[in-house]
Formats: sequence, structure tokens, C-alpha cells
Amino acid sequence: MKGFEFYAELIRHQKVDHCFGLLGDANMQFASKLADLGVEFTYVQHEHCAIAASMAYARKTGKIGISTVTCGPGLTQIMTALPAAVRAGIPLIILAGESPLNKSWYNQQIDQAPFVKATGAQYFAIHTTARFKEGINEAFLTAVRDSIPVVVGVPFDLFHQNVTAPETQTGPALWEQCQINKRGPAPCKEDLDSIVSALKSAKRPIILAGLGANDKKTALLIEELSEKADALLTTTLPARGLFNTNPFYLGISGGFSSEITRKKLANSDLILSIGASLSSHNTDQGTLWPQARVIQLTMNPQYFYQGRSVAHQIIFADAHQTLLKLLNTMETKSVHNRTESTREEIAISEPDSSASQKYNDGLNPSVAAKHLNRGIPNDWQLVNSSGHCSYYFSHMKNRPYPKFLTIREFGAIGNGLSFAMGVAVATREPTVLFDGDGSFLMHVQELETIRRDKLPIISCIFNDGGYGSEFHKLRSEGLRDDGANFGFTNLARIADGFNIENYQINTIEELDQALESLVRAPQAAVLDIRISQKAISPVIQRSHGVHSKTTKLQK
Ligand SMILES: Cc1ncc(C[n+]2csc(CCOP(=O)(O)OP(=O)(O)O)c2C)c(N)n1
Ligand SMILES: [Mg+2]
Repeated sequence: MKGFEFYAELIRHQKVDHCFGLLGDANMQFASKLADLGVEFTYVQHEHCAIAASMAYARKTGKIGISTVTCGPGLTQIMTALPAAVRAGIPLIILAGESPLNKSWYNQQIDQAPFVKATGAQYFAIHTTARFKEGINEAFLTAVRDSIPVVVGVPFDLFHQNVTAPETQTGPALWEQCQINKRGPAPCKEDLDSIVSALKSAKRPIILAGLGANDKKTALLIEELSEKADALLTTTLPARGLFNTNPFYLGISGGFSSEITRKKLANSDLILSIGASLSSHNTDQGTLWPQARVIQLTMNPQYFYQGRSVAHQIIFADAHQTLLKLLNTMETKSVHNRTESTREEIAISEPDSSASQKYNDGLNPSVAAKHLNRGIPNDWQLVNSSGHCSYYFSHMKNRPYPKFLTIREFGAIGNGLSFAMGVAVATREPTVLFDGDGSFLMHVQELETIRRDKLPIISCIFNDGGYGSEFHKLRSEGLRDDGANFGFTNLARIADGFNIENYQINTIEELDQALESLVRAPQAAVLDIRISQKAISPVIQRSHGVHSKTTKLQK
């Protein structure tokens, strides 16, 4: 047996069923063998996209995200995806090659470990065939145990060596045997008492939930508690939609919060955070609840996080168990917050007042986002990406959490198409990507992968003719903006070149019609939605003020 055949068998034994990859000298043989062994592949056009797609796949399925890249330039291409996966705590295995051990010179040689380690990911070098089995087992275990990306580097000349036929791999893999019970400790009595007394005495309590509370049962318990405690509900952006049918769900907490959510958070005297990181984004840099006492119930205590102390009290305990006990102990409070008028106020509220603005140079993004929300079926998957436009897509709180994905850690643009690929592969459901033109263009080559693999990805691109996030800031500072203002690329024609259904959208009627036709026959498509350059989101208005001056507009 050849080394690559044994290596492929070991990987298959880890219950790998899908791999995203791009082939080269250092990985093609074992990848080909893995495909023979029944592993499905998505072969992408850029290594970054393999890792990013595997991140979304892992988030959606709860499995380890698997990808493969070749050594040297294959590996260096993934340096933007790895830090995002590290910070988002996503378990990944990246099967990279290494340059040959037994050659004194190799064109693609580079010291790979420092690159990987600088991102916070782990690097496992396996330098003899005798260590293949142990090394692979340990790499997978580490990825699961630490929720972290692990890059496995094997010099590719080892794959061509003969290995003595090892016994067939049977039984559970090491990571399955060692699956740590991720249920955390039960809360102690003092902690429980302190939450109950805080909820009892608070006049305007709000419960904030994050990904740590994203399973259905826990979410239901939170809703029950909120009813007993007369509390309103909010979530972080990644957990958006967890309470989508609850009339007291305020949508997301953070820099993108709607006006009503900001008002309620600003007046709150108690924030009970459950399974949520109190990050700079989720708290809008600590500005959202100036009057509130903050209790964080978490399995990941952040005593000092992203430059701030985040909570007055941190309780290290399992959310589910704590909620069960709280519900047993807590008496139902009389209603002051969850009133009919609050229900009505939430129901009719708009994220902000911008939908009434009229522009003569393109669509109003708030209005376009509303129509997208109206026209897209509730059971389609949605993927939020980055940029100025992402504010407008973040307010569709009527949609259920399992149909939503956002990963924003490390703040890179250009991930949208890859995340959508990961979601579409994981769910096989129509998947809508919301992205900006700049971000979309950064990895537009993946339209080829989407067409080839018939992935039903509908890319709704807010095309404002440039890096809106950047030109709005530059304009507000009175600086020339041509470096961020590259003009309106014809995205529909680009899609056409890839043989993908496409629509150029200049009016709301055209948007509605395009959506209707895609609902009738869901398929890969690009909607090139022309957006006004004059529309400035409340996020930019808050940080940079309103500006009307446009310098160096279209050339
Ligand atoms: C990889 C990377 N390069 C550059 C940036 C800086 N950046 C942040 S937002 C943005 C503009 C994004 O433009 P687009 O996708 O068109 O969205 P818009 O802001 O126009 O809505 C840029 C260049 C970044 N965050 N990540
Ligand atoms: Mg743009």
C-alpha cells in the first residue's frame, strides 16, 4: 500500500464525509483516494474559499469542517480564513501538504508552521509514515476538543513511500471516544439566588442570547423565563432569529441594533446574557446599556474582553440546567414590560427611518432589503456577509435561526460566496447570499464552482459602485474617495459569463419580479441590485456623521 492510500483511509475513518479543496502536487493523490473512498468533494477555485466554505459547513452541520490545500502557495492563500475560524471557535481540519523531506531544494518550500501559528490555529507536522495514524487521530481530537482549526502538514514524498498494509481501521475514531461532555457545571445555589433576585427586582430586564444558547430546547426555556420575569428578548447577530415568533423579541443587539432595540436597551436596568459573548460588536463598544446591571451566564467567562470589563457578575454554568432551575424557583412577575402597547410598538417598528428617503441615483437599500425579506421564502437559507450593506440585511428578525448564518470574526470582506457554498452544500436548500459588490468581486471566481456543482445560491448583491463602507468614511472626512470608488461593475454580465442566471435590478418592481421567478424555479442566480451611493447607514452616520459632499464620483 502507498502512503497516500493509508493516509486517505485514516482520514475517512474519522467520519469525514465532505471535503472542500484545491489540488496540487502535495495533496492530489490522497484527495483522489479519499474521493474513491466515498468522501464528497467541492473543488473550489481559490484555497481561501475552501477554508471559508468549510467554516460555514461546520457551523451549519455541527461537524468538523474539512478542507485540503497543497503546500507552499496553497497554504499561504488561506491566511485570511484561519484567524476568522480561530476567533469564531470553529473546529476545522485543513489537510495541507508539505514540501518533500528528501529533497535539498523545492520551489514551493516555505516554513509553514509560523504562518499557521500566527493566526492562532494549530499546526501538526507529521514527518514519518509511522506517525500517520497517531498524528491524524490527535489532530482531529484537538480540533473538536478545542474548537479550533488544525492544519496537518505532511511532506508529500511520504505519500509515495510503501507502507506495510496496516489493519483496517474500525471502531470509533479517537475524537469520538474522547468526546468531552460539553455540558457544563450546574449553577450553585448562591448564583441561582442572585439571578432570581436580580430578575425579581429589575424593572426593565432584557435577556440577551447568543450562539451558546442556540439549541431549540434552551431557546424555549429562555422564552419561558422571559415571560415569568417580564423581560424583553434580544440576540446577538449570529444568533438572529432564535426567538423569531416571540412578540417581545427585539431583534439583534449590537452596532446594527434597530432604533427601538437601542431605546429599550438604553433604558434597561438588567441585562441577563445567556451564552452570548459580550463583544465589542454585540454591545456596540459598551455603549448600549449604560444603566444596566449585567449578569453573564456563560461557559466561556470573559472577565476582561476586547478591551473592556463586560459584566458585573459572571456565572460559569450550563445554560440549560440553570434555566431549568430558574424556572422552578422564579415566581411569575406582574406585567409592566410585556404589555400590549410594547407588543404593538415592536410589531410596527422599522429598524430606522431611512425607508422613506428618496434617491435619484439608485435604490434605497432599506426599501430593497424589505422587498427581499418579503419575496424570499421563509424556508430558504440566508447568509449575511460584510460591508456597509450588511446593516440593511441584519434586520430580518422574522426568520428562524436555523435558516441563518453569519460569521464576522476578523472582519474580512470577500467571504460571502464561500460561506454560501458551505451552507448550500450542508443543507442542499436554496441559499441566499447578501453581499456588497466589492466583497463579491473579491472571490467572484467561485461562480464557476457554484455552476459546476449546481449549488442553488442566489447572490443578492447591493451594488453601490464601490467600497461603500470606505467611500462614505472618506467623504465624511473630506478626502478623495476614488481609491474606494471603482464604479458600477456589470455583475449580471459577469454571471452570464459563468452561465449563471442573472438580473440587473434598477427598480423595486424588477426586484420583486426577479424574486418571483426564482421562487418559481430556484437556481443559482446573481441579482445585481443597483443601490444609491447617497444612502448612508445609521452605523456610519453615528461614527462619521451625515455628509452630502461627494468628491471624485464616477470617472
Ligand atoms: C480582506 C479585506 N480587505 C479590505 C477590507 C476593508 N473593507 C471593509 S468594508 C470594505 C468595503 C466593502 O465593499 P462592498 O463589499 O461593496 O460593500 P459596501 O460597503 O459597498 O456595502 C472594505 C474594502 C476588509 N475588511 N477586508
Ligand atoms: Mg459596495
